[in-house]
Amino acid sequence: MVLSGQFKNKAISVSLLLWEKVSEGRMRLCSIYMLVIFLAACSPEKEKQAESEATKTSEVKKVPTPDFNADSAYSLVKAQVDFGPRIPGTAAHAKCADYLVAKLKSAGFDVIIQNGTVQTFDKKQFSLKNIIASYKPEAQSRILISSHWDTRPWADEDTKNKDKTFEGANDGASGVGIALEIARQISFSKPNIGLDIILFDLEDYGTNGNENSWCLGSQYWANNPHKPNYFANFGILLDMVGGPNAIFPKEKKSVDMASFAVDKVWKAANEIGYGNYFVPQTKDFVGVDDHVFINKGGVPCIDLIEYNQTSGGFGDYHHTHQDNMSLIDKNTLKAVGQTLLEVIYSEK
Ligand code: AHN
Ligand code: ZN
Repeated sequence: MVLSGQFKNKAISVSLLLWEKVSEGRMRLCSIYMLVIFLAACSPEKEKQAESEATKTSEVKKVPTPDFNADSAYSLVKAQVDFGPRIPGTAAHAKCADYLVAKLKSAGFDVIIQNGTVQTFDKKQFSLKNIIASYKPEAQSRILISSHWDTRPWADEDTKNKDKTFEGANDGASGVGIALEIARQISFSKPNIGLDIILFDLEDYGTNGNENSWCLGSQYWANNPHKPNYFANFGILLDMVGGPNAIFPKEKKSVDMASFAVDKVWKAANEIGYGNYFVPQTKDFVGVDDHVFINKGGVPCIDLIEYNQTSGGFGDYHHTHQDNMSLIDKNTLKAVGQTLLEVIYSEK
């Protein structure tokens, strides 16, 4: 008969105790007690119960990180672009919202649309739709992944056709595509922690020199949280995450506001071989982005955003007609998506 250490000790101390009683002359009764206690200590049910107690009190088992499918992510980016530019107030915008909600629901997430009315810098009113999807809404430990799903109405950084629309394949759709592919992977392989995906509306209807004219969706959310006392361990904002040979330095505001999350994400990327994308330099090149308001809403959040080393700012395609599907590179989608999955499946 093999006894686990814990039960051996218990059995010995019980035996000693009973021995005293035996010496008091109540031998028969004690012998029965001893037999019962020994049998109980040795029973396989007891051992199993002890093992499961141990797993409950220590760590839950790590679920292996699934493979991020870059082909799937690419089609999820293209599906958005195929609706046409997702400009607030247009049919493409409304249809794309329905599509995003359906995709997140089909991955088993609880989805709500946060509706609100906002006014833009040019005094137009829009009904915004922040799309908020939750996996394991009851879990205390959770991560927030976020991106904006609207398209800027003008290619005003281009040299020609500045007042015309553009596809917004990288600026908007790339981050959303990665988030949707993460949701799809979670539907197959369930991580231990909770996850929220927030797709913000009306990020890109801003004007230079007026920081509060940008990010109207995340500003609305910061002032009207979708749940009272909502909190996540940290957030990761995805902005322009699909360009070829993209470089993601540690964005300065992210380092200032949530350095622990920057460290975690850059460490994960380097561990799985994406150190050529996630470079160690800190760069101060983002005036404002949704992460600023997510932080104001109480969640420490970082911005994963492409940096152009030549210009020292955003990519040349930014707010131009070059921001179309031909810019989207599956290798970059993979580097970002796989890094995020690694972070999500390693979080406790
Ligand atoms: C500014 O241009 C100040 N912020 C831009 C944030 C942004 C726009 N990201 C994508 N489009
Ligand atoms: Zn933009």
